[in-house]
Amino acid sequence: MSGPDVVLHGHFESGNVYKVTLLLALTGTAYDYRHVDIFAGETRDDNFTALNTFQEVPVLEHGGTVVTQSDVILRYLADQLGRFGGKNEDEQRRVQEWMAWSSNKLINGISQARFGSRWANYDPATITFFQNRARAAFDLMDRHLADHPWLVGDEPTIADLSAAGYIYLVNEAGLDTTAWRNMLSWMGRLSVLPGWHHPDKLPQKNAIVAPTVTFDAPADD
Ligand SMILES: N[C@@H](CCC(=O)N[C@@H](CS)C(=O)NCC(=O)O)C(=O)O
Repeated sequence: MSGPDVVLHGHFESGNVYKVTLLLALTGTAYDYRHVDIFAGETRDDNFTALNTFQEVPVLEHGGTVVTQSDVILRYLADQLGRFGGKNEDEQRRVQEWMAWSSNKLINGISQARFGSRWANYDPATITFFQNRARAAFDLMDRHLADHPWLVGDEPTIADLSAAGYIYLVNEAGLDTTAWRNMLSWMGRLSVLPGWHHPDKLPQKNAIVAPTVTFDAPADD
């Protein structure tokens, strides 16, 4: 018996891995999940380094193709699946803009404040710097979401999934999103999409994950 042809290497504490599991779940895509113990240094060992020169999770394998960097993985999967990538070239460009921005400001802010408080014992001024970086990103997103249901277009895209990577983990970064009402509504819209799961549902060990959600195939042109 052969398993799924998608393999995802990840760790359950990683919001960057969560982005990818979310897209796989929302598209009902089965995958073989391989747990990488990042805290035991497994991303630095020779085998993993041969797979991913950046020594990070997530890594996606699909057939003979290896894809690294969460937002590149999201783009690869969206293109392969024909879903969540943006409806036309203009939307696809906007999606890439949002992903580049959120990686730098939103995700960097939340994930560093979280990492620095939960694991790395950053000094308080450094944590405050990253929390404020995240809050400034919340301001920007909230302004945009005041008159847009999703970051790009009228349907959720990988731009939303990418930005959502750490958004449900803000409390672990000493942040609170309640003041950003439009962003909260957007988080609510995301969390009722069929197949959505919270990041605390990531597998904690090797597993075959077989989401049951199915969507209609995109209409033929
Ligand atoms: N830019 C990368 C960031 C990936 C990343 O920071 N991965 C962390 C977990 S969230 C990791 O693997 N750290 C292990 C290490 O640095 O050894 C992406 O978007 O995929």
